[in-house]
Amino acid sequence: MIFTPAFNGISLMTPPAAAMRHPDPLPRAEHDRMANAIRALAMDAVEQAKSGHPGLPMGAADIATVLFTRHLKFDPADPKWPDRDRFVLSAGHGSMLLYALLYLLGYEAMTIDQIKRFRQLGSITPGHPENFETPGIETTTGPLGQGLGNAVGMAIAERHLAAQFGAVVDHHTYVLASDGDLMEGISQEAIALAGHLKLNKLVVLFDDNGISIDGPLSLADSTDQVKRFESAGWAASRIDGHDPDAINRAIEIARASDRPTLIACKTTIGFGAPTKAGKSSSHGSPLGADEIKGAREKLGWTYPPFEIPADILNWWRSAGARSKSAHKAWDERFAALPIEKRGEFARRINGDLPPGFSNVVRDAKEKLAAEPKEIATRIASENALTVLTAAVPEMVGGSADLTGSNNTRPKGMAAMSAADYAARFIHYGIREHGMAAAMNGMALHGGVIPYSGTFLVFSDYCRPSIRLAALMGERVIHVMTHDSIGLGEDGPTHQPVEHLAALRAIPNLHVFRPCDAVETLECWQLALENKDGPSVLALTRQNLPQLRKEMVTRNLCAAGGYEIASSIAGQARVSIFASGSEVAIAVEAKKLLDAQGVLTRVVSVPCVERLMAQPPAERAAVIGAAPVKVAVEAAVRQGWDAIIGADGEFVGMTGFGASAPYRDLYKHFGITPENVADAALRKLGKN
Ligand SMILES: Cc1ncc(C[n+]2csc(CCOP(=O)(O)OP(=O)(O)O)c2C)c(N)n1
Ligand SMILES: [Mg+2]
Repeated sequence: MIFTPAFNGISLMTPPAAAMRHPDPLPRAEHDRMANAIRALAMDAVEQAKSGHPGLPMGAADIATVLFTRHLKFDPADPKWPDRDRFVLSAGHGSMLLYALLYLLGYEAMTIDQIKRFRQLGSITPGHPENFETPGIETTTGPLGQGLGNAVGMAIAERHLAAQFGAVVDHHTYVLASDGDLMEGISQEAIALAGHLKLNKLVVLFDDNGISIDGPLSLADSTDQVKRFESAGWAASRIDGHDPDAINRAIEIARASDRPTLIACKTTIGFGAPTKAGKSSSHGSPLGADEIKGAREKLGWTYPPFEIPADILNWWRSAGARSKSAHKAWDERFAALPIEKRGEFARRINGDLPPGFSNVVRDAKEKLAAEPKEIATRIASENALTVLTAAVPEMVGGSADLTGSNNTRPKGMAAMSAADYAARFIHYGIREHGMAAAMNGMALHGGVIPYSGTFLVFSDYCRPSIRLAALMGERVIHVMTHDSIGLGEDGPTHQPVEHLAALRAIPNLHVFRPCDAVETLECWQLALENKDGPSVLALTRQNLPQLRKEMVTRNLCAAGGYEIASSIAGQARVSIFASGSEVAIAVEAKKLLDAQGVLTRVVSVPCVERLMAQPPAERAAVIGAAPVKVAVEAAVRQGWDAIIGADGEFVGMTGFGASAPYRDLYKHFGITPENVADAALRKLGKN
């Protein structure tokens, strides 16, 4: 195989010929003018849009200028260069900081016209940074704390791939985080994990401006962030965030650290604004014409809106070309790899599954058909993972301290630690939110397919990150076991009832609830093959019979729903729809109805979203024309009306569960074959 180093279709370009070289370190006056270019673009764009956040870009401009002109390794001509440093603006409200940087540094797509169209429909300068809209943006941020969580995942992926591929993976992850990022609970999970794993190439620049929306931070917080990070195993220091030399020195020290580093940069929000600097009034609204005029005077910025003088733009463009030689050296290192390793690296970075993947699935399915098993779907998932993780080396598993319950660690998979980054299982600790955000970061980094585990009821603890994975279209796979009252004795605190509906409400998320070992394998295949979105696999604690005993090579779950038991003459009067553990109940109900001469079919619905996404005719064929439709799922009804209609019968939960052995609970809540059959008969007027 001949492999050219073009990732995601972006090939290498030559640096702009006119780029001027600039000295390192920059003379203070040059630094100030470069930083002021960011400030001017931010205040002018926010003013023009009549909305946005000028405070952060103006306050953090010095930090960004030092980082991007002296440290960050990146190439505007190849935004997806795999070995680039990652920069995450966790405080996404400061998006104009990023857009200004991308324009000044020479990212082709980021024109001055895009800056002028900040926050307008169809621009690549949306209100908060969206990685799927704008080349050069690593992750979608805005919900505070998420970016920091993503960055931890990126740093994990970097160490992991470096351990596997050597010198072609060697980069830093930098984060700019605000007070709000560090106040959100997710930040504690993220920094504790990063400290524990000694992710020394992770550097957090804290925009320590002491201001949030309501006013001074003292209204709501008294944390010593330096001590907090230190206690989590980080190196931490406090500096003047407007002193380029101090910023530079601190980053230099951070880059040589054996631990992750926090640099608390004392800054003034809205730096340069005559009356609003240092105040929350500069946080999130246009400064206004008078204030902008005053800021121009204070900063010595004499140019009209959106105009960057040629010398300053050239300094910036030359900073944008800084890493050309590093990129070239990387190309050479990459070309020197053995051809198989090169191909394997490119395959993983491009997110393609190994050739022969579908054969692996087929062989596993054949074994299941030959030896049917009555096992819980969480066990079926572990069995599937034994085969899949062997075939797909980029899968990195984990669990939030429920490894033995989630069954996400196949035998022989070593646990990752600071001493062994090549290992493929992560003990995330009891940190579901941090785990889900880190998984997003790993997927965004590329080269890794993260999957992990917790209980379905705790999907609530991961939800903000799952939502962002869906928005970004990232392949992360959440194994969520103990998926209903079927978990039994742990009781209603642990029994999800509304979670399936709540997860199904997230666009672009696939919620799989397989009914047996074969469907579990098929759902795993679909989750892995879906490059453009996250998946949840909702799995049982309790054993289930294997309903699919015949070998069918085709993935029947791909359509989201299919007839798993047909009516004898094909003229069913009743269709029963079910997912997961309730499919077996539906099949038993069908036997009861058939025995009474009521022809019944059963449709297994392992993925409602995939069924709803079928072309109308195909969806209608699966749903069928039987006059009576009944759905059964040990969860709330919400969402099922799309399949059974508002007048359909539903057998499931209407409130919270209870603590008891699971068979007693199914009886107690009436989720039984008899009740399903009765519901159908009632509807037919026979009962
Ligand atoms: C999870 C979450 N909650 C609330 C918000 C709304 N919000 C945006 S910025 C912000 C706080 C601003 O303070 P800080 O993070 O210090 O940013 P600065 O004003 O210093 O730029 C809030 C509450 C959000 N974006 N995300
Ligand atoms: Mg702040």
